[in-house]
Order: sequence, then structure tokens, then C-alpha cells
Amino acid sequence: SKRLKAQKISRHFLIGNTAVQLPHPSFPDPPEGHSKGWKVYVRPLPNGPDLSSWLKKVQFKLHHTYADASRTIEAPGPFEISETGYGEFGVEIRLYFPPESGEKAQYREHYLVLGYYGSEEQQERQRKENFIVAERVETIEFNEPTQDFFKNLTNE
Ligand code: SLL
Repeated sequence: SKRLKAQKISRHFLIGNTAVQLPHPSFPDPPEGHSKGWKVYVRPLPNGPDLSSWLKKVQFKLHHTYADASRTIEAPGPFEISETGYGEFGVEIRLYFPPESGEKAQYREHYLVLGYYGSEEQQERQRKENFIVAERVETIEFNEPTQDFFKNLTNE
């Protein structure tokens, strides 16, 4: 459909990972040598609206040491991958938008954080809770959105 010349619409969301030290009940029977369990994700902000009004699918590309390194999650998600492993690496993330948007896929990267980080206090808490969160707020901008896409975005 027609593009709205004077419009620009942006959306905020989270990209990040959580991680735990194995053994852990959420990751039963990990492969030999895997010391961490983790999730990498694209998520709404806390209490924010669902992403599926503008996000059609997400492709996560993992390190080549993983079987099926390319993992795709379709809307409505949850747009996340749960895995175990032994090392950190950059996850390539491709965001795909609905066909009526006429938007090309967008690329992001998230470098997995599997070790304790931050201040002494923060690291102490991560160790005690056996839980790490490393996430950031991302913004996406749709310039001159199509009429149809704009309608979906503003009806969410
Ligand atoms: C490192 N540069 O050596 C990194 C590479 C590789 C991560 C990390 C397990 C894969 C699998 C895995 O954790 N690969 O066994 O399926 O720190």
C-alpha cells in the first residue's frame, strides 16, 4: 500500500540473554562439557505491548559449533532460543517484518554474556542467585511506513 510520507514510527524492545551455571533444573541432561545454560531473546519491554503487531519472525544465528545454528521463530513468539554450551560468541539476529510493511529485514548482534559482570556487589548477587541477565533496550524506526503497516502499528 501507499507510503505515508510525513510519518515516522519507532518501537522499543529488548535484546539480550540470561544465563545460569550448570547443573540447573531448567537444563536437564546437558551434553558433556557444557557448563552454562542460556537464553537469547527479543522481547517486549517490561509491561510493554506484544511485538507481533510489527515483528513477523526472528532468525537467530548461533556459533557454527551448534547443530542447526540457524534458528527461526515466527510470530507471536516468544522470540527466544534456549541452549546450553561452554563459550561466549556473537549471536546474529535478523528481524523480519510483515509483508504489508514493505520493510527489509534488519540486523542486530548480541554478544552472549555467560560470566559474572559489573560491580563486586552485582557479581556477588549473580553468583548467589546463579542468574545473569545482560540485555539492552533497542529501537527500531520505520520511516514513511505503508498505510497498512501504520494501521497495524497504531492499533496495537
Ligand atoms: C569460545 N569463541 O571458545 C568461543 C566459542 C563456542 C560455543 C564458543 C557449544 C556448541 C555445542 C558451544 O558452547 N559453542 O557443543 O553444540 O569461548
